[in-house]
Amino acid sequence: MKRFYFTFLGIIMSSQALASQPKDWQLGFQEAASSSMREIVNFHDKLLLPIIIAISVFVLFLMIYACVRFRASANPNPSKRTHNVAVEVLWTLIPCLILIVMAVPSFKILYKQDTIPKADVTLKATGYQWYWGYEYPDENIIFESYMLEDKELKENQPRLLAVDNEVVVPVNKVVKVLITANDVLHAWALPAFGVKRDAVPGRINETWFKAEKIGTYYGQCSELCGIKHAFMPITVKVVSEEDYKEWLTEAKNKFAKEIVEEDQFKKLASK
Ligand SMILES: [Cu+2]
Repeated sequence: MKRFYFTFLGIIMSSQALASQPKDWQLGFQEAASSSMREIVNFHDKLLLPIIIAISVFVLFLMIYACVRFRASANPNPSKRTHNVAVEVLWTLIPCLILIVMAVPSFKILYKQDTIPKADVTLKATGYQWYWGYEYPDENIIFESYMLEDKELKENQPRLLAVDNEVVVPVNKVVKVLITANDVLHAWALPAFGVKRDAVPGRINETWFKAEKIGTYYGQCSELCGIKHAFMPITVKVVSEEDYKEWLTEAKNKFAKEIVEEDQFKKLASK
């Protein structure tokens, strides 16, 4: 029993110690890497979970109590009572109050996520059957991001989550993400940042995140979009400001959307 307990504890601890991707036997959320995810985790751990546990224990207690107290052998003449106004008012009012208690902080978090601060980097993600296309509209960068096959995986790259061209963003900067789709509904989701938005053809949704830790973060398409829905993962690499600048210079050559002459570019920029 002791051994089981420690293994169990080990699993929980390890899922908390390692970040950015799902783990075997993981319980709970991935470790938060942004303030909005931290708020979501707190909301779940400190409010929802206690309420869920309290209700479950209370209902279990009531069931056991009713089974014992009103068992047939102890009650040869069963009660004929069908109504109790006080109890009925209570079991309507108390759940209403519980819902209000949950709704207030929940809406607070939702509205905070909905207000996008001034963006440092803008990224456009387009869902395709079955891969993601990315664009940095301000940087003249466009590329496609496909899942790596098993044989292409390098060391430490997780199966079904790693991609060939990763999204690169700077740490501690507000990244605004414009999300759309080209064919069917998809959804751009990154658990560690607390981000999940539908990608709808003909419409642009937006969301944002501010990654607080350097690292590689994995997400998946979260809207059933066809036969290869499970094979269009999302990889975001959070790097330092300098590394981001370096990547930008490289990417502007490698993934240039339009060939822009240097002086033409300057002319456009000065307009
Ligand atoms: Cu999809």
